[in-house]
Amino acid sequence: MTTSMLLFFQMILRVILTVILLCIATCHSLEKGDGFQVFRVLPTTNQQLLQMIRLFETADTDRADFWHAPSVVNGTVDIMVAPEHTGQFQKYLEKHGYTYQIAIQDLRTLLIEKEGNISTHSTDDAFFMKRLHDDVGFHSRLRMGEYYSYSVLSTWLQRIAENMPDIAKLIKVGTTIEGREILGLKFGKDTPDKKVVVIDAGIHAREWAAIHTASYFINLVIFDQSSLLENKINFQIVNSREGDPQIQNYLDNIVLYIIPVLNPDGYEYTRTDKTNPRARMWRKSRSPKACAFDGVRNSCCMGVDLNRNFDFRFSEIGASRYPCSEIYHGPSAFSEPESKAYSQFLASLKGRLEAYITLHSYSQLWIYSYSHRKFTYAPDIDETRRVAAKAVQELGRMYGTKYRHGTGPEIIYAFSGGSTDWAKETLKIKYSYTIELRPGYEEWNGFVLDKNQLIPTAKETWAGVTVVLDEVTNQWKSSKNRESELSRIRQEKCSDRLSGCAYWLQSSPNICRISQSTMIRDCAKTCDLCHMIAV
Ligand code: 0X9
Ligand code: ZN
Repeated sequence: MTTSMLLFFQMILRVILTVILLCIATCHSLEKGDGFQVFRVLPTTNQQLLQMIRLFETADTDRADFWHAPSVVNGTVDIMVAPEHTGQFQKYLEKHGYTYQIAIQDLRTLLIEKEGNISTHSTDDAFFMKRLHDDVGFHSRLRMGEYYSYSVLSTWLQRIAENMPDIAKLIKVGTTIEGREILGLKFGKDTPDKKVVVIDAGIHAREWAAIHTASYFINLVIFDQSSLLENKINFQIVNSREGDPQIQNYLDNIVLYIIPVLNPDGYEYTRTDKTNPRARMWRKSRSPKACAFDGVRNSCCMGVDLNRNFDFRFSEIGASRYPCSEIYHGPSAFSEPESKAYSQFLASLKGRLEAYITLHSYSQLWIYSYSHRKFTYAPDIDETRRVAAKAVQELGRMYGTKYRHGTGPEIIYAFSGGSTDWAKETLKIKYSYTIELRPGYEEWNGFVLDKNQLIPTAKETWAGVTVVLDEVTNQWKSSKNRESELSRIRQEKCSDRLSGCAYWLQSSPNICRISQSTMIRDCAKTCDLCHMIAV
């Protein structure tokens, strides 16, 4: 072999090696989730809006993930685009004359910046478990302002129920597709006549602030304000909630359920690689792959948007039949074990369920039914709206956070198949609300809340929620008062009109039952029918 041939081969080898190294580096950084961008697009014509809506309903989440659904001309739409597609997407926008900007240059960097210093307790679960059961007894208060794995949250709920049986009971709503138990707590002594309030969070996996807020509510219900201020770890103090009359009032008068993570499979998936947008920004459940032909190719993807899988106008609007879409509604209503189990749980409370609140993020909205069409309401809309307005006002009083309230299509966008609409229509719940927490709609990084905003978000939301709890509590109390007043009046009015009552009853022991209406009129006292007298 000549020297020049040798040099030539060496050069070729070097080129091949460089290409391989470059490819490894790129693949590795793609795998880590580098280069994800968030585009803010402004559809300025009706045609552009329709095109965006079509894209929203058909887009493959892996390529373009809509953080907001397009709904009106001149309303911004935020779309997270995967690194392999940013160039192509930009060309598409330019070709169709869209006004746009790149709102986040590299989402992974932002995730590291915003959430990198928030403890997410992935490696120290063991430490945490120990802390839950430390030397001085059960320490059930969860430190807030941090995120926890589902296994820590589940253990926490279990320990609360075991150690504080007078206050809380563990409930199992159902089992997820990956076999996790959907757990929650039931607060307050249950009696069949008490009204029920249900609060949930985490139906959408990436909405961590909602899960944090529901966990904060649990902490609040278990501990009174003074013990929250205490730094002491003392069994008596930590596990008592004496002294908070407001919460005591709720527990005495209503039954409150809190289910902090409705979609634990999805939530755990978002935690698998917390700075990789591909994982952290996952929204759906983790149901097995389903496929559909989208006109160009057959695409197969995992997961169902559980908030499109409820049996309320299933698949009609703002939902997709493509499994790779962010808003894939699933093969049929309640096809998913999570939504099916949850609907059965809610249905089991029918007649007693006065309020149902589901926590989402983000946009700072207090939403009520119905979501599928503008100006479409349940008959009790005035009351629903009155309480929502009051809640938003109360929430804002704490830190000045501005919330809007209204039905979905009037203030954000239309969709069907959601939990609150199903609950409102099927279970006739008086107060059925979706709350979209901080930050506001216009924020660029809505799912990635600053650490210092987590506790204030939860606190102000609680202030809003107490308006609903107060309504339910007060209405129940006044109906109780009315009832006891009526029974007092009935007792007072109760007498026998005729003198032979005792004799008739003795000679015919069933007479009170057989001739009930006559006996109410003539022998109410003797027959013990005072409670049946109309007042
Ligand atoms: O789209 C949803 O399922 C919810 N929004 S989220 O950004 N958290 O995904 C609820 C939307 C609220 N209701 C209506 N838009 N009608
Ligand atoms: Zn959501």
